[in-house]
Amino acid sequence: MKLYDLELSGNCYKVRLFCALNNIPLDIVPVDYLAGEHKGSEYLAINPLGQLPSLDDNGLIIRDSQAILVYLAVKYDLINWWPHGAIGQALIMQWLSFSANEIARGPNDARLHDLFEVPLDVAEARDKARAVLDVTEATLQDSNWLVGDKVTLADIACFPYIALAHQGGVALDAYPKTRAWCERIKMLNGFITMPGIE
Ligand SMILES: N[C@@H](CCC(=O)N[C@@H](CS)C(=O)NCC(=O)O)C(=O)O
Repeated sequence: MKLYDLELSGNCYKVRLFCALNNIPLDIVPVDYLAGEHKGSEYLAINPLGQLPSLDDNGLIIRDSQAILVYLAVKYDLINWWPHGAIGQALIMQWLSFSANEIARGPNDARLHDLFEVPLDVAEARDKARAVLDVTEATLQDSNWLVGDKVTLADIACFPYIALAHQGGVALDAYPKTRAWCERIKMLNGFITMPGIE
């Protein structure tokens, strides 16, 4: 399986992390983002959105990190991460959408501004990042994980840009439960890191 990848991308990292935690082998294909390779015709033929990551499983192309996580969990029957039942899947799906929407427009955007000089309203992105952290902090008050009592795809999808929030000027100091959750993820067997995550 090939992963079209960017080392500094939290979206790519969540796929690398999930595969590392589950011993799923990946052929990493680095895409030169700064040179605009992701907007070139060769990559657009793989992913017409020109976004990373994309997974190529023997010619089957899956785009979007959340979709890739679900695909891999189902392919390898990793029911602890993505259970069979409607309720469990719906509860996790809420967080996958949260990752693709609120987290993307909050801590992810603030980091894009600070690290990659993407022109956007960084004050608004930081406000949204704090709103994201309010939600995780409340959820983690009496729970170690975002859904149920075990780590699931919900945690892997949300972890990268929360752990990287400091790179967008948003500190986790006021969010002790969220910080403890980050530490819990870092303790998982097989955990790998990326630049910006200590
Ligand atoms: N929803 C997608 C978002 C992917 C995404 O925005 N990737 C960034 C890199 S982290 C990208 O390729 N941006 C280029 C663009 O949107 O043009 C996912 O979760 O994979």
